[in-house]
Amino acid sequence: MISPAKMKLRTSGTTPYGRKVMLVVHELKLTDKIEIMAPVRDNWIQGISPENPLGKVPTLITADGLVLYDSIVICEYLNDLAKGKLFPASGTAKYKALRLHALADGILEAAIAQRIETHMRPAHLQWTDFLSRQRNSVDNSLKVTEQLVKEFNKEPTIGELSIAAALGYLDFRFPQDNWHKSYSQLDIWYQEISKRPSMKATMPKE
Ligand SMILES: N[C@@H](CCC(=O)N[C@@H](CS)C(=O)NCC(=O)O)C(=O)O
Repeated sequence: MISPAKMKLRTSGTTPYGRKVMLVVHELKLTDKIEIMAPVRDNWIQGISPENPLGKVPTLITADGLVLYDSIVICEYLNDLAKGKLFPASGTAKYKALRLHALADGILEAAIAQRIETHMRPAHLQWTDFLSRQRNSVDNSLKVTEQLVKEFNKEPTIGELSIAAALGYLDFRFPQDNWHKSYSQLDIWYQEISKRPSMKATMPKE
């Protein structure tokens, strides 16, 4: 018997956006329907995902050959495919989940901008105000997330999974900042969600 074509996901072990997608893959029990492809690192200027005009990971190629990006679109596609419950259908629940998703992605955008500024840009070109602006975004967003924890869903939606991926990235790339110390409610929640098999199976790695 010919087995059905698998989806292909171009991602890496370090991208937090890719981890968010992989959290969704695990939560929806889609692991055996997806083949993972490594980033292509031929040329810095062209990026690392040739199928994606933005050159970024994650990129999904569906079983029908449709190329999907970015992570938000991929997560929603996978949820629809699996008839999952990670995206509440309507009302306040829907917008709270989408807002949390946006907050998590915003934390990542600001954290990654800091990393590019400090690890890739030549020291004499670094812009300290830009760095402070990004730090401010992360700090303010973590403060808000600490307030929101009390209304987090027990069964995670895309919102909670995205926050988990963002916090995991901060641990991975900014361990010295130790957000756990400043945000105790978030820390308690994170210890709990980290017990899920999806979180254990997707720990960031170089
Ligand atoms: N908004 C995008 C962000 C993706 C993104 O920034 N990916 C980074 C890795 S974390 C990337 O591929 N960078 C390589 C590059 O830009 O060359 C998403 O949600 O998928």
